[in-house]
Amino acid sequence: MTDSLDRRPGAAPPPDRGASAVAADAGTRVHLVRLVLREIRLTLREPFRISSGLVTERRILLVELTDADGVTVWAECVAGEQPNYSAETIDTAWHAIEAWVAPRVLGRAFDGPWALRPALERDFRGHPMAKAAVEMGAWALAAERAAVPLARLLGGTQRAIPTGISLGIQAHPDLLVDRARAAQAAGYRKIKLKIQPGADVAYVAAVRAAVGPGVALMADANSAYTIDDAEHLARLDEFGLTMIEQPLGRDDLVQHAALQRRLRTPLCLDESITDADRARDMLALGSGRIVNIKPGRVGGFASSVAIHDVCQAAGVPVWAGGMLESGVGRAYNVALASLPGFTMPGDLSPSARYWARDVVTPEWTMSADGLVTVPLERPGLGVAVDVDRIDDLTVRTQQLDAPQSAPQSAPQSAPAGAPVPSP
Ligand code: OSB
Ligand code: MG
Repeated sequence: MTDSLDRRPGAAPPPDRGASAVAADAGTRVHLVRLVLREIRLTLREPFRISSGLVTERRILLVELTDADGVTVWAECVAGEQPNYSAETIDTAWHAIEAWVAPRVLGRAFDGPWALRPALERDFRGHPMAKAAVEMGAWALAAERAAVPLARLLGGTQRAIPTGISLGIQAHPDLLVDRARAAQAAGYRKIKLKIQPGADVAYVAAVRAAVGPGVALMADANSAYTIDDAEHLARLDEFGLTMIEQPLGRDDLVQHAALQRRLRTPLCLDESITDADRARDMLALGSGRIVNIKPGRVGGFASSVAIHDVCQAAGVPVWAGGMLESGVGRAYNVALASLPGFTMPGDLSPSARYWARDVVTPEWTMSADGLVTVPLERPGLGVAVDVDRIDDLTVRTQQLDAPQSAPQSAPQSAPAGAPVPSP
């Protein structure tokens, strides 16, 4: 790691955003000296099943970031417990942050939060969710320091975001219909149905019949199908779905393009879009017409904004995905969704849809007409993190310090692989 990285083109704010007075301000310098990792456990109010797995209790990795002036923010790593959505898990992410992310960022002064991505990408493959947790935290820290809402620092323009709900696979279509009706009554602007072979056409048909033609309905397969299922998937065309999300392989673009040619329904890609280059490839190949952006999946905010910009320039709508985040991760998703290209409802359900009690105050809510408000009255995340509650929920902690500021009383907290502070 050398300081010359800071002068590489990618380390500067993108030209179109460099004009943003706030982002270019010296107040957004990032100099992290400490990361504290925490694992908390939060039980979902209802188990959530997707084609590749079931989640009942979330093991959530939270990161508390501290800079050289003692300013702190909280961030969330969205990796799950099992490697069923992507290769990462909470345990691999914990290791990646400790072993490789922390040593690259702690004790180093970055000109701005945009400069973290190149430092985290150089000769460091994969682990996007681990990288994103720290990179996004750096954006929130910069927002705190500049005393602006995170949404503003990112270039957000929308004050309220239309909200969708993602409904897990149920044992019977009737159970899904019950949940879809409740979602419709609650005011959600979009209802997403998780599907898999054996729980698809009949389920979508039942929900469409129940909610009527005016409701924005979509399906998400999480890679449960192959191109051999094209004819079967084409049966979904008759239900007027807004989109079908990620029907095929998690890293596929070519077969999605073939499938898209056979469907009227637009395809939306989630897993397959891991950075702006993949979004460009999607456009070149015609693999989909809509993109779900999850900042964790793509390595953080700089990458998310780049994907947003690529799609916006091409007239391709994007929307904010979710990973069953706590209120901390949700704050980041809501801020990102305020960018102008996010023109479709996001998976940004209110706290009460997931948890008996969230870890932020106020909890995330949705208006009766299905909008989540971007918190613009407060700098940074816009919600207060309930540290007492997090303390109660914490099952594991690790403190990582910049080598020069490591307290000698806690030598076990030095990041693995980093120089050991001299006594
Ligand atoms: O594919 O969008 C997905 C949750 C876990 C893993 C993958 C996905 C999801 C969701 C949840 O759809 C959306 C939410 O957070 O409400
Ligand atoms: Mg998805």
